Formats: sequence, structure tokens, C-alpha cells
Amino acid sequence: MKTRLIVAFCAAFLSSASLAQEKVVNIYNWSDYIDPTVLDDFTRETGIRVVYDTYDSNETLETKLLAGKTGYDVVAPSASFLQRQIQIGVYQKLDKSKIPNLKNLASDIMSRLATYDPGNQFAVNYMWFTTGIAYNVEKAKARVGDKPLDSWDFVYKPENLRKFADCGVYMLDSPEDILTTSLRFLQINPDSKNAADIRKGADALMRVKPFVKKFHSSEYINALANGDICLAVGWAGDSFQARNRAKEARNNVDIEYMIPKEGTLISMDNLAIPKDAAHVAEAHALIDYLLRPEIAARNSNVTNFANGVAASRPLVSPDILNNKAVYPDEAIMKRLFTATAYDQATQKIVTREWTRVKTGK
Ligand code: N2P
Repeated sequence: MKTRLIVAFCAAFLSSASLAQEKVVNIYNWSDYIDPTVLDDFTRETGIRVVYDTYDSNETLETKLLAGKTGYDVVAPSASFLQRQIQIGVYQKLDKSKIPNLKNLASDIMSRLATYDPGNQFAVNYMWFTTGIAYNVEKAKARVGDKPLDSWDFVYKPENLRKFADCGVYMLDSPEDILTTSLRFLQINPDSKNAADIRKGADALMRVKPFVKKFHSSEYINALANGDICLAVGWAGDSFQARNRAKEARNNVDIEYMIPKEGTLISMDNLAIPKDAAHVAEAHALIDYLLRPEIAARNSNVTNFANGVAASRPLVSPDILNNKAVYPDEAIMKRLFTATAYDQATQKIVTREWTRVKTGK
């Protein structure tokens, strides 16, 4: 009996010792946003196990961050949310000495990010992208003719969007993306924090909402790819993932994505470490790994999103690098606008208006 107890004690001690030694990093990232083999390679090289969870909205991430203990070591907020969350104090400063690959980041992107994170103290850019119109080429041709859907008129004029209602329209479940682009359509400052402007944007959405099947921020990739829907207001990389999935399925679905000529929102998603992270050294190791040029290129090659690592560009496949909807040229860049954080009071109005758009109440 005594020996058995000792054996049991030793076993328990050993297993808790090996647990204590296990190196792990918990990352919470957007869905469809990484080459999964990158995580395996990271673990193989560093011995750090990766626990990878996903979300598809900044609001979901923010709810967790504000609730206190997230359990995550690395998260990926978009810039405007990052800005407010830094002010609230949910992140810890990066230890730049632990991220030598910082040198690989594009300086223009990091200086744009500095508008949200002064001095680039809390975050590094992961990916950046536009919000635009993704559509099924054949179904669009049958409804509006040969012309590309290169204007917000196709989406935000009810008489246009109604033509797509029968083949399925999705919009991102993201007030920042949808309200700002509807304001752009209305020729109102998309970054306006004025309550009356925000209401006008929401009113415009109410007029097209009868033709929208669903507000959702990740299902549209497969829905477009398998022909279940024909139009989505979505993100660039996701839309090209839809195109690629359709090609792989050889189902004769061809997906196009357009940056509307009136211009659109350009956003950045960034890597940051929550204040309560339990594995800070591992978090820095993972961030540094993701900033290696060859790793960033692999992630772009799988996700079709532009990454923030300038040194990765020679390794990004030419059809992605030369796709102006993914890596816009100077002329397109001039038409893009950014969004800044809503203050607390405006955020309340936005949330209320967004609920009105989605539920009619
Ligand atoms: C990844 C979508 C990320 C872009 N599927 C929105 N932040």
C-alpha cells in the first residue's frame, strides 16, 4: 500500500513537472487568416505548442478583452479597435528586443499604424486589406450585363441590389465596414462621428436590407465558392479565397472582387499581447516568427491577404503581389480611406443603429 502511494505520488509529481515545463502559446486570430502548416513548423522549431482559436469580428474579440481574463497570449485587433483598447489598457507593451524581425516590417504600414498606436509600442501589423464587392461573374452578367461591379451604386442603390436578391447577398456583420462604405456612397465623411451622419448611413442600409440574406463575416467565403450566394460586401483576401475554393472544386463558379471607384475602407489587423497573457515569452516568439519574410509570404499565399512584412514581397506569389485589389497601387491607394475609433458615446449610437439595421428594431 505504502509503495503504491509513493508510486502514485511520484507519477503525479512528474506529470505536473512536465506540465509546468510544457511551452505553449494561446493565440486568438481571425478565421481563414493563416497557413496552418506555419503553426506546425513553429512548434517543431521552438517546442512551443500553439493553441489556435478563431473569431470573425472585432466585437467578439473586444467582449473577451473587456471581460478581463482572456486566456490568450496573442490577439489580432483591427487598428481602430486596437486604438481604443490601448486607451482602455488591455494590452502590454511589446518587448521589442524579443522581436528582431521587426526590421522586416514595411515602414509605411507601421507609420500608418502609429496613428492608432503612437510609437508602435503595443502592436505590429499582421495583414492589411480593403472592403469591397465580391460577386459571381456569371450571375452578375445575367443581371446587370458585362460591366464590372466597380461602384457602391451596385450595392447601396436599392434598385440595383434588388436584382441580386434572388441569387443571394451577404454583407459583413461589421458596422465599421458597412456603415463607413454606405457613408462613402452617400458622399458623407466615412469616418464621421456625428450622430446624424451615422443615422443617415444606417437609413441607407435600411433601404437595401430587404435584399440582404445575411449579415455574417466569414460564411460568405464558402457561400460564394459553392454558388449559394452571388454577391457579398466582404474583405479582399476572403473573396479571393472564395475564388480559389471554387477553382479547386471545379464547379464553374468564377468570383471577382472589386474595389469600388468611389474608394473604400483600408484596414489593418495587428498582433498584440493582452495584459493578462500567461505566456509572454512565447507570445513574443510567435510574433517574431510571423514576421519572418518567408513565413509572412506563406500566410499571404494561402490567405490572399497582403501582409505587413515588406521583406516578404519577393516571396509572395506573383498573382497575389500583382493583384491590385490585394496590393493596391498608388492611384488606388489615393481612393482609400481609414477609420478611427469611435469614442464611447458614438460607439453606443453605432451599436444601436447596427442593431436597427440587422433586426429592424
Ligand atoms: C480573415 C478576415 C480578416 C479581415 N478571414 C478582417 N479583419
